[in-house]
Amino acid sequence: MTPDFLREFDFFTGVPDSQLRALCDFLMDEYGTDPVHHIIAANEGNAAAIAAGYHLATGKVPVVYLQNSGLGNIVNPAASLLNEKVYAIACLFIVGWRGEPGVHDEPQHIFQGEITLRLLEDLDIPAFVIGRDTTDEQVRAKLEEYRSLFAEGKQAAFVVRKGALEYEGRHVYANAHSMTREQAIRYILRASGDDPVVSTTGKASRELYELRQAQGQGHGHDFLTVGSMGHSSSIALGIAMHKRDRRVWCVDGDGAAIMHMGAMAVIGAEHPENLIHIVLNNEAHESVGGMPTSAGSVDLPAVARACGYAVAVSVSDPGELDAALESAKGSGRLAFIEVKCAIGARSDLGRPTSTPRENKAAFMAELGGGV
Ligand SMILES: Cc1ncc(C[n+]2csc(CCOP(=O)(O)OP(=O)(O)O)c2C)c(N)n1
Repeated sequence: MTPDFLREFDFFTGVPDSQLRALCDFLMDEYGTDPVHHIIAANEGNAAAIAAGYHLATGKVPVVYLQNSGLGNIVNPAASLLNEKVYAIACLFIVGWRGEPGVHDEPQHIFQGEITLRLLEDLDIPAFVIGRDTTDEQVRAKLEEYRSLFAEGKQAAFVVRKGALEYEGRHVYANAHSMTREQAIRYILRASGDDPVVSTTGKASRELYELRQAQGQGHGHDFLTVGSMGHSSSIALGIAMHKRDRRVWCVDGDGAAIMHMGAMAVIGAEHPENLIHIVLNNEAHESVGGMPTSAGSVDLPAVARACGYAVAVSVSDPGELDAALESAKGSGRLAFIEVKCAIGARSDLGRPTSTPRENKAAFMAELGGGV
């Protein structure tokens, strides 16, 4: 089925998901990023709060879209802002169901997939699952039911199975930069040598994994933050503070950095001199389709400087990147490098073939991190 049943709503906010690609493309074609109708949020909790603001201003029901991995981020606003025991703010959630039991998926989605319906139930959000066989009539009937819940200030959800939503248009995302993310990671690996690297959620970690594989280097230097989007710089901070004799690299994404940007304030305040924080900024959530992030209009190095990073630069070609990497290494101070990247990835990009637990063991052994 198509996202047409959502045409009766006129405000959407959320974080993109590859499984909701049809909805994301529909919204981009319909509204682009006109903030009156559509705001791509920093994280899913942020989306729930923006939705609440829309409701307060208009009395109407907002739609929040998210991958189920973002459910954790909505727990707080759902329980302490939207819920009928607090402000009773109506909201429709559209949740992409990764890791549905019985459907093959990556390790980071398995447990989240198992608890998805349970979590919604715990949050008192009734959920209707949309699958490939679900008809428009069924969804419209459910929406009719939901309308009476909305009138009482309750929330409700559609949980979308893999391949259940379709949309004819295919939005094409591009920016003006030419260096690929993979090319940038290749340079970073050359500079980082034997240092530990913490990489962000999505294709950056997959590219890093494959580059190590191709270079026959093993994976012991890398901690791949396969889930937990937005937290790789905090993981790197925790390591840097407790391994003062090691230089730690964080390879972050712009969507991820913005998702939990408060981490930069904490890193800046602690200013570990052995941490280099790199944001590969393609101004997009490329790993899940390419919807824009807010990074196109944010001066990330200025944010880093304001937070207390000693060095903060922006580069957009390989020569500048190489120079920035060498200078950060030599500075012996907390450094931030923004790398402007193109949107895109190899079509034959694979996924890690070892498990997260194997990766953790290899990483800790290399780091000398104990049992
Ligand atoms: C909390 C949470 N929300 C959403 C996702 C789905 N997701 C995976 S990667 C990604 C995009 C990451 O964007 P960015 O950090 O800019 O990196 P890029 O993909 O552009 O390299 C998203 C939204 C997720 N994994 N976790």
